[in-house]
Amino acid sequence: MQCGKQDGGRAGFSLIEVLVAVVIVGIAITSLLAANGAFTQVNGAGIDLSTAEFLIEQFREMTAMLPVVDPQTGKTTFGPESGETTLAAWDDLDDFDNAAICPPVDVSRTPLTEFASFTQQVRVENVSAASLDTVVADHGSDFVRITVTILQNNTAISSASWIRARY
Ligand SMILES: [Ca+2]
Ligand SMILES: [Ca+2]
Repeated sequence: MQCGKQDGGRAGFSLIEVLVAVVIVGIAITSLLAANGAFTQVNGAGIDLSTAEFLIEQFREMTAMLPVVDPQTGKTTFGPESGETTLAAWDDLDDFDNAAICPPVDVSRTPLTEFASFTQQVRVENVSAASLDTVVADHGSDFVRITVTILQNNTAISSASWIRARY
């Protein structure tokens, strides 16, 4: 007896059975490919976020030892002092206000050309000593809040803020 068939001994599969099997396998393969695509996308987003965290950390470390106000002129200028025309010359935190650094730089201010689609966008604001959430006038306190937003192709993907005190 072959395959339980009792209608004259016809063995094997009918065309309909084969077609149904082909369709089912096709659906299974399509689902697997779709799932794989989704995993790849999630992975890509994870890598971009890791890069953003890395770039925030590079900026934080690069500016960790900088004074809050300019070592020569103090509170005279908020922003880069005259003559401080390039990133390399910036020697206090407010020099970085409104900077959009692209390609982003590492802790030693070396451009990271492999991350050229990313930008380190910087905001430096003075905040009230009594309430660190309250923004005050430029140089209006001894505390600054630095906010770095990482853009990828002009879209913000991560941001971090921290407070520094003048000492
Ligand atoms: Ca300066
Ligand atoms: Ca300055």
